[in-house]
Parts: sequence; C-alpha cells; structure tokens
Amino acid sequence: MEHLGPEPPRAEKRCRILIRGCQLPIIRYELSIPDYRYSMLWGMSRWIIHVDMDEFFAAVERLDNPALRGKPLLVGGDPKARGVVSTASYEARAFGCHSAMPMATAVRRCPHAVVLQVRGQRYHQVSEQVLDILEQFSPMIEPLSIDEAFLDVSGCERLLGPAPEIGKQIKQRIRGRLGLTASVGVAPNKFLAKLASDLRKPDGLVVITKDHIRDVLDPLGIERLWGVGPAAAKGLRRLDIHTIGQLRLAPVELLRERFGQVGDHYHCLANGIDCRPVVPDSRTKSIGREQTFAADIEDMDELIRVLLNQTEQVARRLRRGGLKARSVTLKLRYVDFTTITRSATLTEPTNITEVLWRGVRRLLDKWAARHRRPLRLLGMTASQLTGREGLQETLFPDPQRTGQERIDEAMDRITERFGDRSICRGGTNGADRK
Ligand code: DCP
Ligand code: MG
Repeated sequence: MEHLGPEPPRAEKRCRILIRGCQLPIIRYELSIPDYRYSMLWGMSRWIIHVDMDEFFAAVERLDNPALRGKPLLVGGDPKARGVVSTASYEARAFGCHSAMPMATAVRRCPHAVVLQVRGQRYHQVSEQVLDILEQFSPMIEPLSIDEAFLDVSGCERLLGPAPEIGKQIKQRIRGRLGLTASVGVAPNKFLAKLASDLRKPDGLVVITKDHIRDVLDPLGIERLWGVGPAAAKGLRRLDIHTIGQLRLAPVELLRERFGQVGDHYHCLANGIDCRPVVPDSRTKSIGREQTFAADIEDMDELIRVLLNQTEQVARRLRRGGLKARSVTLKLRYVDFTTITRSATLTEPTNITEVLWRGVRRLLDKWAARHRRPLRLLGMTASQLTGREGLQETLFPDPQRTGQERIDEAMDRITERFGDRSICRGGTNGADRK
C-alpha cells in the first residue's frame, strides 16, 4: 500500500495501492446482481475524497491551550454526573479510553488524564473553518458530521492536479492554516474514501485505486462495511461470513433472502461498488460570522472594520457554495450580555460583497445613531439563501453590478491562493480575523 502519511507503511505487502495519476479507465465489474444501474453509474470515473479530523474535540482543546500538549485528554461530560466521553485523545486511547464510554470508566482507566468540558460552539467554529478550506478545492462538499466531509473532485484535475495530490494539499492547508491534522481517504467512491481515511489514522493519507479494491477490502472484517451495524454483523457471521472477501463471494440471492434489499447493497459494497453521489449540504439556512472581543469595543471605525471583514468572509462563502442571500442580519452583544439582532431584506438575492455590505452597514449606522455603546460581540449573517439555479438572470445586466462581481472574483482568486489574510477591502486591514 502506498501510504503518503508520515507513518511508515505497515507490513501489509499484499495490498499495494499505487497512485497512477488521475486517468481512470471505465471500470467494469462482473456483477452478479442483475442491476444495470450500478454498471452504468460505475462506468463514470469519479474521485471522492473523505476528510476526517483527528481526535477532533481534543485537538481543538490542545490548539487553544498548548500546555495540554502530550497529555492524555478526555473531553466530555462530568464523571460524577454520569457523563460520557465525546473524545479521548490518542494518548488517552492508549489506556483503553474511547468515545461514548462513561467518563467515570475512562477516568478509572486513565487517572492522570485531563478532563475537559465540551465547548460545542468553539468546535463548530473550527468545523466551519475546515469547510471554508475544503470549499477552496471543490464546491461539491457534503459534510457528514462536525469533523468529516466528502468532496467530489472529479474533473478538478486540470486545475488542481491528480486527486491524491489534492488530498495531500487539503491536509497541508488544514495544518498550515488551522494547526490541526486530518486523515484523508482518496478513492473512486464514498464508501472506499471513508474506509481509506480510517486506515491510517491519525494524520494519514490513503489512496485506493480501482485496481486494488479487492486487495484492500477482502481481508477486512465485515464490520468495516459502512452501514453494517452490530446486528447485521451478527446476522452475517451466522452465515459464516466474517470478512468482506467472504461477503463478496457469497451468493447475492442468499444475502437478499436474509437481508432483503439491503443484501444487494452489502454485495455491492463488498465489491467496492458505491454509486451514492456527494450531495452538497442543502440544509444550510444561513451563513454567518461573529466575533467576541477580548476587550469591549465602542470605536465605530473599529466596529466597521470588523464587520466589513466578516461580510467579506460570508460573501466569499456564499459565492463558493453557489448561493445568494436575500436578507442580512446584524448581531450585537452588550457588556451585560444583552443580545440584539437587526435584519434587512435586500432588493434581490445576492452574493456580491458590496451589496451585502451596504445592507449590513445601514443596519449598523441605524443602531449607532440611537443606541451606540460598547460591544463585546459583533456578527453578521446572510440568510434566505437561494441556489444559483433558482434565480432568474436579469434581462439587462447592471454594468455596476458586473463590475462588482469581477472585483469579487479577482479577490476570491487571490484569497484562495494566498489565504484570507492576503487581501481585503480598504478599511478592513488589521481587523481581527477568526
Ligand atoms: N463525538 C461525540 N460522541 C461520540 C463520537 C464522537 O461527541 N460518541 C464527537 C467528538 C469527536 C467528534 O465527534 O471529536 C468526531 O468524531 P470522530 O468519530 O471522528 O472521532 P475523533 O475525531 O475524536 O477521533 P478520530 O481521530 O478517530 O477521528
Ligand atoms: Mg475524527
């Protein structure tokens, strides 16, 4: 197995996975299932990347407090209040601690571990930052949980290089920009990509090409199949099927008889076949940025700088996701924690920074004229989102608007290349960025 992570390859000589660039020929499988849809869909070569952050909650805690480096960490509920472990750091895992275990048990197994409370908001913030990075590689992103996502990078090769190279770049950018490690799997479909990201954790990069699917899958236990829970695994074992290789060779009729339609699905997965598409997150209702200040801010210039910077980030996120927003909301928190919001509806959905900025700036000015006082938090959100496909093109394009779009495009290109500190509109320079 060609393993691109820092860990040396293990002695699994049998499974050599070679990276052969991006030219995948049409793949033909001898399918025992009479379902032509699979062979048709499978005929289209895809490159899917699965990214899974390593020991996510614990890694964020360590990032925010470097004194925790090298120490076993348990992030989760109170051991005295029957709390459970959300994340055990790799140091704590060495003592047999793992997520979903009662915190009291974990503390017993690793008494010198540092126990930390879950800080959900902070983890979501970092999760958003990871998605921001992933969006620089492909608009086809499907977040799967707080710390993992699929990307479809098929067709990105000309721009970004072969898929394994994109996987490597993703890891480097996450490490460079956020100081965190991710494990990445690169493969022709979602199932294999997810499996690959888990093969060499932490900080791994595993590529599975179509020529070596069987070599990788066959020796693995059936519980490694995505979607096979303990009950299904027990059912399969009862049929004397213990490995994915045995499952692959099992008659599909038997699986169908025992598991119904799911039997077909298992059979496909055991053959490394998975046609599920990467579905970009359609649940996104709003995109926002906010910032809590280390010291309260009353100075209007300073607030404007922060807000403009947030608006740029939100607009960029909209553009990357192919979205436009119809309304903007300003969020303000006073020193006594009172929080207020002010919203405005725009004349038409947009992702142009300048238009969003005018909307949110008007809200800030209106608030400042009557209620100005020191703030401990400032934020802005774009909502009522629409996909581009749902929008009617304007019959007579506004020349000023297309000019703004060109400015945005140019700035996006620079930001994608050099990071989000590389360029900003006049007035935002020096504003704190998240
Ligand atoms: N999580 C949780 N409860 C669980 C499992 C996970 O709250 N039972 C949270 C904490 C994890 C995060 O979700 O940090 C991501 O889950 P993972 O399964 O990816 O686990 P980790 O990222 O912690 O570790 P790994 O390095 O194995 O990915
Ligand atoms: Mg993880």
